[in-house]
Amino acid sequence: MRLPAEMRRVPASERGAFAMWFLLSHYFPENRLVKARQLAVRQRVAAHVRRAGRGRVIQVQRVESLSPEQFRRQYLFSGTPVIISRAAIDWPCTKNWSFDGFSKLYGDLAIKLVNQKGLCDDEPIDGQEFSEELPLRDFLAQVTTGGMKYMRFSPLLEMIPELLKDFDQKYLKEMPGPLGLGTTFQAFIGGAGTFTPLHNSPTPFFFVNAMGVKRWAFVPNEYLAVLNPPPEGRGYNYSTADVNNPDDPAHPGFESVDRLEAVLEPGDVLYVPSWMWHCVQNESPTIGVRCGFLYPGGMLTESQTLFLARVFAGKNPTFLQGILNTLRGDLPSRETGLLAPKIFRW
Ligand SMILES: O=C(O)CCC(=O)C(=O)O
Repeated sequence: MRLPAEMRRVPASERGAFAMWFLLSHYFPENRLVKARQLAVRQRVAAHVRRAGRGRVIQVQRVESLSPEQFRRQYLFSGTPVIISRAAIDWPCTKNWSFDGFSKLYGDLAIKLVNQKGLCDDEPIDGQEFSEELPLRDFLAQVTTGGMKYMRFSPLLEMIPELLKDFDQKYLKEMPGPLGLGTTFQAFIGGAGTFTPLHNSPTPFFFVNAMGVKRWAFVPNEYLAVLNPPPEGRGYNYSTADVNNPDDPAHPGFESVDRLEAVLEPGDVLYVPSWMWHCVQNESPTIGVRCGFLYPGGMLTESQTLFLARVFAGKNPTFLQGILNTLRGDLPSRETGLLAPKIFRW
């Protein structure tokens, strides 16, 4: 991402030093020297960002309309998030979807709640990709009565393909144009107060907010040393830094990083670039869909450190296995929606 002028910088030498120790930590996670050097860089970066005082919250740009050419030039190529205001206000997903409607039409469907480390706010159960399986009707009933179960990264649209026509597929295809390969759909449904912690992934996406209000926070990779993700080689990264507890001593300097914020209303479409760190709070009961696509350019340029870690130290799945999973269309692991969401077009 091209950092907005008002956001504080981290010296390139410190970013480079952190990248080196971070990459090495994937191979030598317990090595004392690696740990000590990585910590020393983190402390220098924390001292540096603290010099400018507490972090600022800068609003993501909101535009009324955006042509595909403008989108690519101003946001896709520079890896900058943007809200396209009410772009989906007339799409059937925004006009017609409701908890009642979903309950009546699809209430018997068994849905699974994703339970991946770093992506849910309760302690994941070891070795399980999802915490629970329950009928959609029961899940939605708890959403509307203040329950805190949250359906994240769900393959709901793969299970109910007729819902795909409630999106303007042409829009989703034309915005990235030939540079964006495929589209994946993952649904998020949760009540007020539900939360997805700080994470990122190699693929960019449009988030279509069909219902409710969502507050997003974004932290650029400029501050990777402060976020200090664990070197676990996953297909996504997570950080235990918490925007609601920025003074946590586990992430020195986090209270002093600048971040971006986007508050989504029904019908808004948000663009989130490759590797952009984000966490999300639902301010009211919400339904939203992550419409992801492959954009190799962004994967390479938005964080070379995370790209290299993914290619050379990825496990579970490895980089190659991840690509093969993506190319296959019949994976049972797609049940979780997270590891290999189905690609709907090329
Ligand atoms: O809406 C949410 O809670 C999280 C969305 C998200 O993190 C994603 O689509 O990657």
